[in-house]
Amino acid sequence: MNIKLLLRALIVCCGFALQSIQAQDDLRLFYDKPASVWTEALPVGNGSLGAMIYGGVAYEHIQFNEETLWAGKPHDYSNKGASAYLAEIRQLLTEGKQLAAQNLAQKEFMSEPLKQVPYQPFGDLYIDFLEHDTYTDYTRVLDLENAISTVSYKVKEVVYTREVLASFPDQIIAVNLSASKSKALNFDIWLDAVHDTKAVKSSGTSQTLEVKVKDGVLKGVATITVQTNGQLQAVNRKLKITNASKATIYLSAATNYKSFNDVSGNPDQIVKEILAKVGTESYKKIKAKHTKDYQSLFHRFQIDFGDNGQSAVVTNKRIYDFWKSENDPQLISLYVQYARYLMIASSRPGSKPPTLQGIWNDKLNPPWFSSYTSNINLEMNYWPVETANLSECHEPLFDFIDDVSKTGKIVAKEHYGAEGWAVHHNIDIWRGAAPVNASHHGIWLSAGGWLSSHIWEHYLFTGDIAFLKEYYPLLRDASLFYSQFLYKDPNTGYLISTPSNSPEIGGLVAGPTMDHQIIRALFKSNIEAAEILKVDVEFSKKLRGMLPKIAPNQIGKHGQLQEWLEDKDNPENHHRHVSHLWAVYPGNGINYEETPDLMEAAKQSLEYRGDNGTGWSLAWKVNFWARFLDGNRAYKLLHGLLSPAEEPLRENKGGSYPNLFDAHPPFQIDGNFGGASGILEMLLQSHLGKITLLPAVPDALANGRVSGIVARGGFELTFRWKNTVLQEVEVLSKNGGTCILEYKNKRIEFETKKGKTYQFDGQLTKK
Ligand code: FUC
Repeated sequence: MNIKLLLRALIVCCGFALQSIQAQDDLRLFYDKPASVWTEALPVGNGSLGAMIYGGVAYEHIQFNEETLWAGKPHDYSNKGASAYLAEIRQLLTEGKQLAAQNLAQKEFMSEPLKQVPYQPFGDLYIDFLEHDTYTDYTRVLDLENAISTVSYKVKEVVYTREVLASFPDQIIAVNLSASKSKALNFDIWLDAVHDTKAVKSSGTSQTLEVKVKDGVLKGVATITVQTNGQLQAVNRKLKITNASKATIYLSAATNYKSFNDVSGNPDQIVKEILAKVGTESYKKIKAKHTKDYQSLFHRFQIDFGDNGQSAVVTNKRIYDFWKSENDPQLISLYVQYARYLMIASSRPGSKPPTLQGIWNDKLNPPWFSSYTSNINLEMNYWPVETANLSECHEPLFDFIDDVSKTGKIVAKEHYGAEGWAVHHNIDIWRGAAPVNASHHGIWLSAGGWLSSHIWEHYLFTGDIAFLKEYYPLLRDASLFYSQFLYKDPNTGYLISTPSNSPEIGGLVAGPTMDHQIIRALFKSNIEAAEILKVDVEFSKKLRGMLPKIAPNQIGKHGQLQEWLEDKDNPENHHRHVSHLWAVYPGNGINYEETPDLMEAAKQSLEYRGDNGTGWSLAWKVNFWARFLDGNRAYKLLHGLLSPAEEPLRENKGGSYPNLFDAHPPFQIDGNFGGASGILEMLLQSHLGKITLLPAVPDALANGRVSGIVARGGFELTFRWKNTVLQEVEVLSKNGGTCILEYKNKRIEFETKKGKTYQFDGQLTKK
């Protein structure tokens, strides 16, 4: 162990000032070879623009995306008049005629057209370094501390360095190249794309790529400009830079997409304006602005489990080593910080939310259209955002909900004859809200409620009343829909959700447990929000009246929490979705304090599902086991999630790629976010009106420190533990109010003042 690592180990084990926030130079992914495939390349992003950097030596490839380039066109996917068939579909389900119900629904109830459209790659920037075939001292790094990806190597005693960053303040991707010897930097650059319809034009110091998507109305414009101390000429289809020692390439890209129902944007003008602005500034200044902006978010939170030396091992090997040894505490903290990095890179105020692949996609036909799947994946992307102190990165989801509440209003009316808004399991850039693909899984009704829970959660974490006031109408209109949609089941007398599906198991059914959990949670939050805002007294009364009539959670014959209204769960079913445990996580309706029997039944259900799964399924199970207060079991699932996805000897294929992207497989970013959330749930939980410290800390993370972790109620905590035992804790109250802290069997309750910090020892005694 080197001196630095020894010091870090001492700091974690023996105590340190709780306040200190220092840069951590081990927060990096690094490699000794260029990437040979996309899942080895390294991502950068500024919320709207994303790029994957391969880091080749003779030949660099930077594949880039802009979040609004999708196939298709503004389009209302609703099926006009579908509601005429609702009663019959329900009746068939009530009579147990599932197949007939599915067939009728497939014919008369699905979206028009049946399929949505895919997110598209934008283009590729290539750099050809003349005569760089033989080289030494190669490193390729993604530095999470600064959000910069670096490549460096030596050719004939000259050191070449390449930095790539995606700047939010300047809305560009910058590629900075330098050589340690004057005039040693000689290269060609050009843009290209995988689209059939494309054009590339060079003019003076810049080059512009125009692309048009195959099936749709969107076109994209990307321009590169170059600042250099060498010579720059446009030669054939390339820009040629010679006799330089430094050069910076700026890339800007935009489309004509303005909103889900407006494509009148002018990408040429947007790109021109952005590049005109950066053209007047130095790379040094642009980099400084980028770092300041990024660190204003990234530095709010730190996490440290110690380091056993593995942080010095190249990341691809490290993932293999972890699979074998299960022991690499710094990899776990790196995973959390990587998720935070990816969040800052793919979800910034004004941007769109991350899709299934964030903003990183290189395929014209990406898996599942690289879209927004709302029966787990989209919401999972936002699970760590509040706790990991990135609250404003949640904003794109609220804009998204605003959009789907508009398209969903049409769907509520046309498909259900109801007011309010309804949305199903998949949503594209045109905010398609109608049921897609196939009736046996496309008709699933909980998305409106689940998405709305993010509005309520954001309020619980921030206490931001102005926000609640602004977004309450969306939450209320989601409730309004369910209040009209719920159906009195002739068989049980309960109010149930029908037709629907327990994602994506068991086909079209009446009354899946998940829907009822979500609707109950929505109604409760609606009632509370209305009380806070002093509005909708009558509506709240109505919801209160409906709550006890909604079908309850039930315990079945195998001791399981029933996934359906009927006791028909198959304990041998190891399906990746575990939807009926929604009330355990991310919901809170099932918990040890109020519903211990249901909690045991839910745990039994999770046991039956087993410990395998796709990336996101493993991540969800980490969160579940943390809520079941079993840190070691949670760690077991986490171990699966951080194991090499492509290792043939592993039985389970869910895991991580060499660039630490989550593998479903294929790549889906949800597991990165869900895994990070699970790690934080092991350390702190705040879903029951109090803050529980170290509820499920695993033995493998016995020593550690976290700072800037956020709890509901507007509390920001810093605490440290040793041999799994709490040592000290500090609470910053951002809004004032009562704070309840709990650790093992100790509980304290105290009043706080806004902006004040409170310190306690490991016994929760005030210092
Ligand atoms: C849901 C999941 C799949 C996949 C897809 C994008 O349909 O069941 O596993 O994650 O979304």
